Amino acid sequence: AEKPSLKIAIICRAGMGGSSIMATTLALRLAERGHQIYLFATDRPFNLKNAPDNLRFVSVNLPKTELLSGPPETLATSGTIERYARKIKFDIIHSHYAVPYALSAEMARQVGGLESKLVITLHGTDVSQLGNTPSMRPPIKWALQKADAITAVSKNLQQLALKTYGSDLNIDTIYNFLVEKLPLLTAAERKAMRAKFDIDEDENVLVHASNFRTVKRTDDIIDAFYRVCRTHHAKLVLFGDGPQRPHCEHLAHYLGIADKVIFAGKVKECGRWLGIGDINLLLSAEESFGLVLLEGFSQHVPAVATNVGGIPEVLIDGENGFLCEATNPIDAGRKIRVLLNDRELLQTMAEKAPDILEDFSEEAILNQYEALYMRLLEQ
Ligand code: GMT
Repeated sequence: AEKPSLKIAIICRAGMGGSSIMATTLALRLAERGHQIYLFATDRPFNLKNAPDNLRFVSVNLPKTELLSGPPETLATSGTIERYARKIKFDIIHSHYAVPYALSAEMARQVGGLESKLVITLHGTDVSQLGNTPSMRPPIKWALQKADAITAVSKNLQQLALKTYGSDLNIDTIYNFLVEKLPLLTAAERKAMRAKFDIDEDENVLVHASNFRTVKRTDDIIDAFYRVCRTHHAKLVLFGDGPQRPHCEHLAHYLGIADKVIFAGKVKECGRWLGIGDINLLLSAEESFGLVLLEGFSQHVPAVATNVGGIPEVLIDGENGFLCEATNPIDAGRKIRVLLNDRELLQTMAEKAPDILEDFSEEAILNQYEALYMRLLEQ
């Protein structure tokens, strides 16, 4: 029998980050599968391009206030969903990132007396940091208890959420996926980009991409690289931008390696440009999944990444890279050097890197979300 078309509200964070990339891609692909999608966020997500007619972006307007210390995003989101739900009668409301969107969605359901099923996807710091503060935990836990389904993006985050919010919750793991496999960087593109960054033919290139938040420990990346470039002819290329960038630029100067560290800033199709690297670095203090690792693997770039959160579910130590100790740039530097000293091993890892992507395919993960929605609606 033909699958019914569902009316689905998806709520996500605006701004750079894996959770909005996942939510927006989910919205686009579900629309391609014939569902009617409404995507709610305070700003249009950067990757929401070529949206079909059955995908409508709804901008949540944040009221200006001189009285509160910030705009009441929880309420504004909740009220906007509720207003649309009166007309659209959503089958499913799916919140990505629990703080505060789990609350916004549940409030919309209660205020409007909605019959929509609520799905909440936990992404990372909504469990490990923000959601785990004494003031936030009880209301978030309340919304999670009300939800019809909760998913986490890795087994590690699922376990952490059970510990944080209560083992009585039912939480499934639905992994993140690699957003459409971008074509491999061609030899000519690689050459041109390396020339642009003044990288010699025989120079080793370490790459990193992030939003430069404190949790990414971008200063550890500079520190680890400092240890590597004392013995190896190498450059470090950092893609992205964010709060820690000025500190990192300062650190590179202070360590006398500013000429070897390239701050490439925000670039289009950043995942593809990781392909100029020999090793992808992700030294976060915590990371529920680490989408950027998948992007690197798809470009045949193995990684050195910290042994935290969901990273070991994506990076298999010794196969597609090496795990290292968190907040320990000495250990990271050591692992990088092992790889650079053993070109054969590095080459084998590079060849094998895309193998893991089979477990994180867009098609398979979308099927899992769609099956979850159907299951809830049959109940
Ligand atoms: O939780 C965050 O810090 C932000 C969040 C985001 O919106 O990008 O990142 C988390 O979700 C991503 C998508 O599921 C994961 O790939 C990231 O590993 C995760 N970040 C952390 O756990 C620090």
